[in-house]
Formats: sequence, C-alpha cells, structure tokens
Amino acid sequence: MNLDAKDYEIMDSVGYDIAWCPGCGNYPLRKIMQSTLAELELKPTEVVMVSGIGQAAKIPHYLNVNFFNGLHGRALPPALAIKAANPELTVIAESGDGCMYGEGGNHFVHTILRNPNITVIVHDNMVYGLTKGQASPTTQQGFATPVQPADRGGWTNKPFNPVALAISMDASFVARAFVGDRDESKGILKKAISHKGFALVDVFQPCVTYNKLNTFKWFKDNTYYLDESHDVRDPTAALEKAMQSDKLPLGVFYTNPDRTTFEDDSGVYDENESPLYKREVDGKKLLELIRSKAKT
Ligand SMILES: Cc1ncc(C[n+]2csc(CCOP(=O)(O)OP(=O)(O)O)c2C)c(N)n1
Ligand code: SF4
Ligand SMILES: [Mg+2]
Repeated sequence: MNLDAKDYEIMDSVGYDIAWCPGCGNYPLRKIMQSTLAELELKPTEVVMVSGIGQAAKIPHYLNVNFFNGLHGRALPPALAIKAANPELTVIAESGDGCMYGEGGNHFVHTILRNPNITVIVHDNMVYGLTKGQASPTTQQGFATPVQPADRGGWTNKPFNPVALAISMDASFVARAFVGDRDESKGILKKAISHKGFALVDVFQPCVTYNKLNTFKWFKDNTYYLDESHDVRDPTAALEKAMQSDKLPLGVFYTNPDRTTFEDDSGVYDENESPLYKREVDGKKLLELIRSKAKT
C-alpha cells in the first residue's frame, strides 16, 4: 500500500477554514502527523484521533482520520475506551498542555497507571492559547499574563514536568519533540505510535500570538537531542535527563515494553480475540445483570 501525506488531508470539497493564527506551531505539527501516519502505512480509516478543547484539540478537524472531539481535559477516557472496544484501531489522543495536564491531569495520571495501547501527543505551547494567554501547567516562571503582569513578577509557579512524572510512574514510552525539527519529530512520533502501551510525546509547539517568551528561536536555543549513549531502559538516567532545566533534552527518554496493557489486563481478550464491538450482546445475561443491580 502506498500512502502519502496528502491522504490525510481533508478534501477541499468539504469546505473548512483553519482557525489557527498564521505562523502557529500547530501547522508544522499537522504536517508532521500527516507524514508520520503515511510512513507507518496506517490507512486513514484505521486511525482514531481523540481530543479535548483548545487550539491543539482542533487538529483532528483538519486531518482525514476518524475522530472524537470531547470535553476539555477529557480526551483520555474515550481514547482508552475506543482502544478497549476495538484494539484493531490505532488510537491517538492529541490535545494541548492545559487540556492534558491541567483540566485533564487526573486522567493523565490514571491512564499512565492503566497503560492502554494508545499514543498521547501533547501540543505543549506552555500557555492557554484558545482562551487568550492565561498560564497553563507548563508555563515558565516569570511569564507575564493578563492576570500575572510583568510588574508583579509574572507567573510564580514552577512548571509541571510531564516527562519526569511519566518516567517516575513507569509509563511505557516517554519522549519529547519540537515542531521546528520535522524529521526528528517524525522519527519520535513513529516510534511512539508503533510502541505497544501508553506512549507520551510532549511536543514543544510555539504559540506565536500569546507566548512571546517561548518562541521558535527560544526552543531551538534551549533544547538538544539525547544521543546514543542515553540508555532508554534506565529509569534513573531518564529521570535525571528529564529534570534538566538549563537545556531541555529532546528525543526518547524512557521505554518499558515489558508492561502489560489495559486491554490485556482486562481479560476480555483472553479467550476471544474478536474485538468487543463485533461481539453479539447476550440480551438475557444483560437483563439479569441489570435486574441484579436494581435489587442492591
Ligand atoms: C472544564 C473547562 N474548563 C475551562 C474551559 C475553557 N477552556 C477552553 S480551551 C482552554 C485552554 C486550552 O489550553 P490548551 O489545552 O493548552 O490548548 P491550546 O489552546 O493552548 O492549544 C480553556 C481554559 C473549558 N472549555 N472547559
Ligand atoms: S493563539 Fe497561539 S496556539 Fe492558538 S492558533 Fe494562535 S498561535 Fe496557535
Ligand atoms: Mg496550550
């Protein structure tokens, strides 16, 4: 099968406008996603993208894939459920730093624990873009916002470190990328999507309108790539790299392919490999179950 990036473009006949600002880092990420999916030879019909609310969360609207666009912070529960009901699909949860780590922070933690075989791609622009520039969990200290002005010292919290948190929880794949580096990002995303288990890729994505601090140049100047000497199976080494803040490492920090997945652990595929959605519902059993619960 020969797929190329164009296969993931929405047909012009559908008639849609892209609501991102000119120069936004979401555009290169969209292109990177298209070539990543094409090179993995995943048919658009086999991919489901799940997002929440925000600028990043609009990405599935602008790609030719199946998608479920739910509530702010709530991308992960439906992503887990879709994968559990139909493991044949490639499920990608994709949303912003606020959506995934702020409003969705609880789901982020508990989905790492459950280890479903899904990929989580976070457009990390270190700001709430859609709602016009408030601080998000990954906002840098000193960043001035409309409610934390520069003359009061800006945002005072230390930024949340999703990579370190995920490694400390033994997430099965943890990586960071930067949209300014297309080939490297594509390589990282290909590994993440091919990995069996929960795979996190935190992607630095400049917001050119509301984040004048963390620009394309800032990310270029303040990042470097982990090299071959980094042992991705060593959690202590991975955590040490993740805690670096003078220069932020990019690449794959950590993998643990030995963890069993949520789908495996659920037991529903132990004796029957047929996806849940294809199985007949036993009406009698279901009624008995409902009645037994109604009595308690
Ligand atoms: C429960 C809830 N809280 C707040 C909002 C308002 N809201 C919508 S998008 C958003 C911020 C989005 O920021 P982020 O997820 O970082 O995405 P970005 O726009 O930066 O890509 C907020 C606060 C909402 N829709 N629902
Ligand atoms: S506000 Fe920022 S994140 Fe949103 S579209 Fe504009 S540049 Fe992109
Ligand atoms: Mg954001």
